[in-house]
This record gives sequence, C-alpha cells and structure tokens, in this order.
Amino acid sequence: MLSRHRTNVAASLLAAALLAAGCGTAAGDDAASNPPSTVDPTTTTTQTPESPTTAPPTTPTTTTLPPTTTTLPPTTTTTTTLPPTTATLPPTTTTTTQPPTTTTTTKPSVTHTVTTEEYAMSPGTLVIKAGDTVRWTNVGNMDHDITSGVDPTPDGGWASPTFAPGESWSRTFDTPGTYDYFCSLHPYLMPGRIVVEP
Ligand SMILES: [Cu+2]
Repeated sequence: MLSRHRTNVAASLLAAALLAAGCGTAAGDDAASNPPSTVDPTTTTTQTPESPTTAPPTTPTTTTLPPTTTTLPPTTTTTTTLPPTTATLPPTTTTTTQPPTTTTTTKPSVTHTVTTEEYAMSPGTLVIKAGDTVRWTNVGNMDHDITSGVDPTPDGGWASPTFAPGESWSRTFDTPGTYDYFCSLHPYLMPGRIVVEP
C-alpha cells in the first residue's frame, strides 16, 4: 500500500518536471526575440559614491569643569585688641589719722609702805613708779628718821623729822632715779634705797 502511494508521488513529480521543461523552451524563444538591453547612456545614473558616512570624530566629552576653587573670603579674625585694663585705682591711702593714744593715765599715786624698826628698813630696796608715795611706818620700839644720802653720810637733800614708834612719815617721788637713804639716828645700821622708775 505505502509503496504504491510513493510511486504515485514520483509520477506527479515527473509530470511537473516535464511541464517545467516545456516552459523552458518558451523562455528561450523570448530571449532571442528581445534585443539586448543596452543601457541608455542618458540614464546613466552615475551613482555618486556615497560619501562614507565618516561620522565626525566624536570629540570626547571631557567637560573640563572649571575648578570649583571656591575661594572664600578670608575670615579676618577680628583681634579686637582691647585697651589694657590698667585700672589705675587710686592708691588706697587709708590715712586713718588715729588720734595719738596719749595714755595720760593719771594713774592714782600708789602709796608704798616701808616698815622701820631696829635695825632695818623693810624692804631695804623698794621699786616704785614716778609719782608714787613711800610711807615709812615706825613699827619698832625706838625713834627713827629717814635721811637722804648713802649711809652714813647725808647728801643734804631731804630728811624726815624723828618719828616715834607708831608714827609714820611719807614722801612722794616724782622724778625717776635712785634714791639712797638711811636712819641718821643709827648710822651703819639702817640703810635703804628707793628706785623710782619712769
Ligand atoms: Cu633709827
């Protein structure tokens, strides 16, 4: 069955080939009748050679941007040189003229006591301040006196009267100094000294 169908196909192909051959002869006749197509010189389309589309050189787009050197204005550091604060304060001359401490201490004149007896002055040496008073008191059993000078020589200065037991005699010393005295009734026995300090 299959082989039969293949033979039919071959027959049809053969027929087609024959038809094509017949047409070939016809075409050959046409070519002989027609003159050779001479090219019309007028219509010589002298093709202008296409200018090679040489694209212009693409200039590399090196867009050299201007350097952005943003030169900022110089920040002038305003060195405000302040004037020196030489606050010349006035000298604090605190002249507190204090009143002179004139301690005129009108101190009360002190009265010192020296006992007089046989045979001594007690105390033998007494230190006082100028203006003080010395009071001799006879506490013995005999009369005595107070005579200025170095025992036993009176210097002619001052002297007391003779004062009996129980009696007293006083003298105020205003001038600083050393004053020797003694009992003229008992020479070499009863010397004494008063030192007056300023
Ligand atoms: Cu005496």
